[in-house]
Amino acid sequence: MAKEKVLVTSALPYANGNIHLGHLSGAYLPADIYVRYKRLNGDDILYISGSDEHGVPITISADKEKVTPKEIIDRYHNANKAAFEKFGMSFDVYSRTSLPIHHTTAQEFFKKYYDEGLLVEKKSMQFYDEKAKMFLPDRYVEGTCPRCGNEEARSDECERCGSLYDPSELKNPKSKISGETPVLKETSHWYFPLGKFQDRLVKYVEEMNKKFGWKDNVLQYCKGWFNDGLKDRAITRDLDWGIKVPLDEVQNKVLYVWFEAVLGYISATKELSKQRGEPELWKKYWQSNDTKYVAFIGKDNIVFHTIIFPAILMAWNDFSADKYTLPQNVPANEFLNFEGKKFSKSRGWGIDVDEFLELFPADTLRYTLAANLPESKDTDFYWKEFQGRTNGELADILGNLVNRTFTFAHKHFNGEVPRCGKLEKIDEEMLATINEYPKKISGLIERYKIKDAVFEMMNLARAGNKYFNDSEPWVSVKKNKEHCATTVNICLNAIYTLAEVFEPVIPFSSVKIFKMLNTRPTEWSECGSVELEAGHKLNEAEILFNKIEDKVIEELVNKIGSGSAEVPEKAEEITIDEFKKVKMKVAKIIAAENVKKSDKLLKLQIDLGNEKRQVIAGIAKSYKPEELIGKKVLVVANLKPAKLFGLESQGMILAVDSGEEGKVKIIEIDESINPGTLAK
Ligand code: B3M
Ligand code: ZN
Repeated sequence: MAKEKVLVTSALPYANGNIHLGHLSGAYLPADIYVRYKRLNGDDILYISGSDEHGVPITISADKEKVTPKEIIDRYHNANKAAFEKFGMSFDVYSRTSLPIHHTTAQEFFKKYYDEGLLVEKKSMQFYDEKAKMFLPDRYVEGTCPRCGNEEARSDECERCGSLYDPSELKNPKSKISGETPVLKETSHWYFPLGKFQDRLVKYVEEMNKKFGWKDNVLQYCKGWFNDGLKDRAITRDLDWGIKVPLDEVQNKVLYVWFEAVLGYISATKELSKQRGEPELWKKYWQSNDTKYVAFIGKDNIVFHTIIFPAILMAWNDFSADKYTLPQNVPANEFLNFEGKKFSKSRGWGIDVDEFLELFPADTLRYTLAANLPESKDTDFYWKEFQGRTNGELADILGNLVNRTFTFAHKHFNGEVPRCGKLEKIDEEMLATINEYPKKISGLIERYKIKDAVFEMMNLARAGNKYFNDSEPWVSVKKNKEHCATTVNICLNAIYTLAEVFEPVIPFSSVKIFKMLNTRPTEWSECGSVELEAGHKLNEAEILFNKIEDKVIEELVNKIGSGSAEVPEKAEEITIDEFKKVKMKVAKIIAAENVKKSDKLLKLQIDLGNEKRQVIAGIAKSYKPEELIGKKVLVVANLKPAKLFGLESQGMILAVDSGEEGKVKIIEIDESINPGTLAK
């Protein structure tokens, strides 16, 4: 196959927290596997990533910890860079968006659009904190929802009832910075006219898909955006942490983080060019029409990479002779969950890469994640599965084949590759298998079917073990040494091929196997057909994978959700008398119906023994009305009545999070208990 010039990027993670396994499965491991394979294939590769160091996520973290944004980004940039290295990520550069080279690159884009008259200036009303003297981004304002009374609603949306409203409707708005009531004040921003690019973007996505086969999840997502119609998007913000808007008359405004972060891929490549002493190198990739650009991301970043970034580049290309390359493919992954639930730092649910690699070698994690990538749907990391794949696949299949073959070669053939003798059918078939797998695997990786490729890698090792068993070298070594030599020769060649095809997934182990074989990888196209020569000296065997004991995994399973990642929030203590004030009683649900215009609320009639009441409960997403009738539940009976959607609610039904996003499970009480019984 002709060699390609390939530019690969992985999303720039915010430098405000540690990288966890979910990040790896989304945008990093699949990209690294792709890149490592392409390098073995002899393609010309540049692999770019780095930290995203601006935006509200960074300033919120800084406020929370009462340190400067600079402290946050330095801490997490360094930590994440180190964790990625330990995990074996093979970036050509891991840059950061706080570098001057990035600021000037992003400003250059803004300035070009501004000078060409592309941007539209518009006025709008936004919350302003007079004490802190700043405009407040959405996440900095809290107030009471005008619809449901939730006291923790955001400036323009309520997470509890899901409604969206104008910031002027929010009741009792409070600034999260000063605690003061903010005022609405007029501000102006520059908008990128995304709508103007809609037709060209639709064509672009269609064409790329036709030529290069985009993933279905990505296409569906784009269609949704196109159907809604693309709208102008503000590309400036009233903040001081970020990249200054490059206009003399403008103060206290920065570029919107998503506008500049995607340009970070370009500035990171410039940074790499500088490091390599070839300042023009980046142009060879970014500004050339024979570059294949592939952007690896997680599903939450799709619109930015398939619509906004291409539009930003199209706009530049309209005004300039030096034209940028647009993404040829954006193989976005879905999410990886942890033991059935979303990763959550604050709930201590999940594990950071760094922590993980303190416990187990990187390759065991790389293999487990790669074998279970969320390519078409969300998947889960389970400790038990991790143990199963490490012990049952890496150790028992791959490790075993390597170990038994080397033991044989050292014991009976003087630590050398024995000569391959006359081939029997079984040998011919195994040689054909060795020859066929690298092609099968590369075909899958080229189409971003990494998970399937990993499955085939292990299948080759399975085939090797089966061949070893069926050939019975422990018998032939006594009866037919020539055929025993053939078996061991072919097994060593299978291992030679395995070391190479597995390199993208388990690079550290692959290095070990090559060292044991005393050789190096060939170019991928030859892998499976070049053979180790008879008489070639082998090195001593090493253990590749240690099995993980049950008790180690049990301990980890027991720790799940115990907040190992963070100290659990300490709830305020109350006295027993205070607790006794809450009257929790058993109630029987006697009628239930949906509340009109709400997809969250149900209207319930309950029997509390000596009285009947109406309760409005936010459980419509979890139960159908008819499922509830007859159930006995726990109700807080002395809660002050409240109005929800104009309906009076006289009590509250107790429920717990079900673990499924947005869903709860009511606490059910045994059938034998009478309504009205007090819980204590
Ligand atoms: N930093 C979002 C994230 O970390 C964002 C990606 C930027 S890619 C240019 O998920
Ligand atoms: Zn609400």
